[in-house]
Amino acid sequence: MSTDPAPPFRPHSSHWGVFSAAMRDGELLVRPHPGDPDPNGIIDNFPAALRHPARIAQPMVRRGWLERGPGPDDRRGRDEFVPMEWNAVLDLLAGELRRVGMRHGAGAVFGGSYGWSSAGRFHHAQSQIHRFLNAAFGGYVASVNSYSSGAASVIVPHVLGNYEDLTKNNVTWDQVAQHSEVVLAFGGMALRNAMVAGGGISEHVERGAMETARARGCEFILVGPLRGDLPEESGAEWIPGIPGTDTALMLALVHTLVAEGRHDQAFLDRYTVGWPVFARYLLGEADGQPKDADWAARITGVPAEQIRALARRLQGRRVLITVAHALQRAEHGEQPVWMGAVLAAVLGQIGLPGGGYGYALGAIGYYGRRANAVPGPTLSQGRNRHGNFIPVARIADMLLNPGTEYRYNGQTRRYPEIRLVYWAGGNPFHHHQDLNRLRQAFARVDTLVVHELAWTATARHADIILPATMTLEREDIGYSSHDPLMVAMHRIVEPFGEARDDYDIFAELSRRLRVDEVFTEGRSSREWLRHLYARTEEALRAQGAPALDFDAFWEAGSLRLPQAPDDGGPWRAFREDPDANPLPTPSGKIEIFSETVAGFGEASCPGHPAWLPPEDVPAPATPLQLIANQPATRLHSQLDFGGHSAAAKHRGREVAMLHPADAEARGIADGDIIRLFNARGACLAAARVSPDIRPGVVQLPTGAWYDPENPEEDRPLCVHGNPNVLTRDVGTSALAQGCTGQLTVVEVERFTGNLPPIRAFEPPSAKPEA
Ligand SMILES: Nc1nc2c(c(=O)[nH]1)N[C@H]1C(S)=C(S)[C@@H](COP(=O)(O)OP(=O)(O)OC[C@H]3O[C@@H](n4cnc5c(=O)[nH]c(N)nc54)[C@H](O)[C@@H]3O)O[C@H]1N2
Ligand SMILES: Nc1nc2c(c(=O)[nH]1)N[C@H]1C(S)=C(S)[C@@H](COP(=O)(O)OP(=O)(O)OC[C@H]3O[C@@H](n4cnc5c(=O)[nH]c(N)nc54)[C@H](O)[C@@H]3O)O[C@H]1N2
Ligand SMILES: [Mo]
Repeated sequence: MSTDPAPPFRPHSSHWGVFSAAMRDGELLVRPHPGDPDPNGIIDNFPAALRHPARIAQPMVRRGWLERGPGPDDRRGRDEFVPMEWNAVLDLLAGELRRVGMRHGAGAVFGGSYGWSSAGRFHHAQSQIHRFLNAAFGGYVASVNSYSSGAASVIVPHVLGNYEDLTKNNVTWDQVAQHSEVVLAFGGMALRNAMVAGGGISEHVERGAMETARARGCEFILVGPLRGDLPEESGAEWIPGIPGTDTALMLALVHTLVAEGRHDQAFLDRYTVGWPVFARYLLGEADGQPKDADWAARITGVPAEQIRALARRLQGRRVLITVAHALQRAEHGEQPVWMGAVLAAVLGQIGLPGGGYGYALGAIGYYGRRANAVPGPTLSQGRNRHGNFIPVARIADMLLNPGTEYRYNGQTRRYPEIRLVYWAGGNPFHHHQDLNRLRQAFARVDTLVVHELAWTATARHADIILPATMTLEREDIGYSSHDPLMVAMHRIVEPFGEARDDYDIFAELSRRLRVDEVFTEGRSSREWLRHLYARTEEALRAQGAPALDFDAFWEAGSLRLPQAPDDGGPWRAFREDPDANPLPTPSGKIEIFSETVAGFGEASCPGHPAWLPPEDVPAPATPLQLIANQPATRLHSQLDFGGHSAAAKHRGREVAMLHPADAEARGIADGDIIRLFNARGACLAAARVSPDIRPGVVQLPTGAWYDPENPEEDRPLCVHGNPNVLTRDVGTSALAQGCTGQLTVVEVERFTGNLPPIRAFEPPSAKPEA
């Protein structure tokens, strides 16, 4: 019998859930938060990932950069590395930062550094790097918006109001459970997606809420290519429309409602502007084509009678329209976001409990929740006095076309000339589209600096790679604005190899650049946690709520925060009194026609929602539509080398789903290795043949690490299954310039060659300097 006491499980948190962890005999044990009704299996990626060879053990510099100095180089990503001592590498990097800063200024430094990094609010890599660059250079070229909602976050303020309120302070899961009668979900609300929430999540409630709603008689209807996008518990009816055509379907639903006098004209009159202009388009008075069910049937693949019947089912019931983020991560992504709101308005449902427009409900765990009534800890990023930015998904355009003009949100802007790119907490070789183009873009810069905990493709492309700690290796505070549990994230284990916290790396650099007083304010990490915690403690005391001091909080492991009431947010207030509570749009109302958007004069985003036929449609060489959606077994690319992610792969490859008819036509059997390809690139995957996908569609989730077979080629085969070698690097429209990575077209064939090994998780070759 072991005499060891039970291992002390200590509290920690991650984007995929609150948990506790302990080390026993060199092994990591994790167990989910006991209060979580539906824990997320992604925490099981931690044990095998913790000391995996894919972790980065020490600082390294790319040999070509070391030998020839900064400058464009297409060997990035396939060059050898030279290990270096921390002090030497920090001196070297400080020197390069000084060179770029003095010679070219903040406008030559790209510090957008997009990415999810990890849940703790102090060691939040984005905040750390922005704070550092503001201290060091007085600013940097930033990025705006997100890969998540690039189109929605730009169109929504013009036509609906505050984007954060739309997603976070609107219809809740409690309201769905209690009030909704019909939930019409475009793109569904896959449980795997709501399992994740930035900053941490202590209770996964979506499955239970759908179960409760259904038991009460609520009907769930899923429009989308994958049956699995609503869970069994919802009992959903599945309408497998053609991807990218939802706007046409919504138009036809509205057309039927209007043609049959089933629309809520009183709501439109009181709460919206621009209906008459839109109605002329809808009824075909503007272009001779009524947007009726027969018209939409040809575009969407949904029979006209089914569309009409669906419209009739919506009248007079408490209807919630949801539109997944995914729909707007595609060409003309602004349209389904805007049109979803019009459909909800025509039904007169906006602002009612459990009714109206739940844009992106279910996409992330912090949507559909009550907000906390006290602020959480956030590290100030300082001030960016430079001010230049790009829409986040235009990074390759920027690097490849310095000085070129582009349109964004009604402005004509110009891409800056970037010399140095500094990344911490993100993986552009995960998140960006057309990776072969991204490789060319990264070949153009003088210097690419990356902090990473593992050898992602981004890390492999770096000139200077600095090993960062994993969340389990440091203390932090887990907090999300819409989860009541604030978590004292204890350190579970010592750092891997020579890995350091991002904060400590930036602190050392700031000392060398003599801006450490600004950057550190003289605080250690622990002192920062105390300092950031104080804001919440003070707010609690001011409200007369029970509060713990920092030491008591740390000892207790978590603190339950008071939450705001479930009051429907600004849309309920607007419904109750639109004069007293106008929406923050130019008219104060829902804009079905927007003077502002029309005034920008963009053909790719006119003044009212419209069906704009996409460019990227199936063709003889690429007859299948590819859905590149979120992976179930990991968050993006994070810990793809962990056990839970590995277990879901087949022969080491990511799994792609296709319909039996498409498989049979190509001689593909379940479990075969297949090659997906188009003009931009190719990758391997393992076939899963299933009737739960619309014929003509193939689905390959994101997140398998980019693994080029022959990196010296222009378009190497990714042997692992990263769909971003296939996706297109074009903006949603000239309005938002959002990411369009969700949808493209491909051909698929059975792969009959010798199966190349997966090397993505092997460290690159490294040799000490001679
Ligand atoms: N085709 C296609 N592409 C997509 C999407 C799609 O639907 N289709 N979805 C898009 C969406 S919605 C998003 S949000 C993006 C996500 O893109 P990213 O946020 O870039 O993806 P992650 O894999 O989360 O990258 C986070 C990286 O930070 C590292 N990291 C974690 N913690 C730390 C830390 O403390 N310090 C440092 N230095 N590093 C750390 C992780 O190892 C990981 O490599 O992808 C987008 N890309
Ligand atoms: N497990 C897990 N959860 C995650 C993430 C993760 O990486 N892993 N990432 C998180 C992040 S950062 C974000 S932004 C959200 C993203 O949330 P979403 O973008 O909504 O998630 P996706 O899984 O990409 O897409 C949802 C579904 O939309 C459907 N779809 C795609 N195109 C169309 C279309 O044209 N029409 C219709 N009707 N349906 C379509 C697809 O079948 C797909 O499964 O997910 C979050 N949740
Ligand atoms: Mo996202």
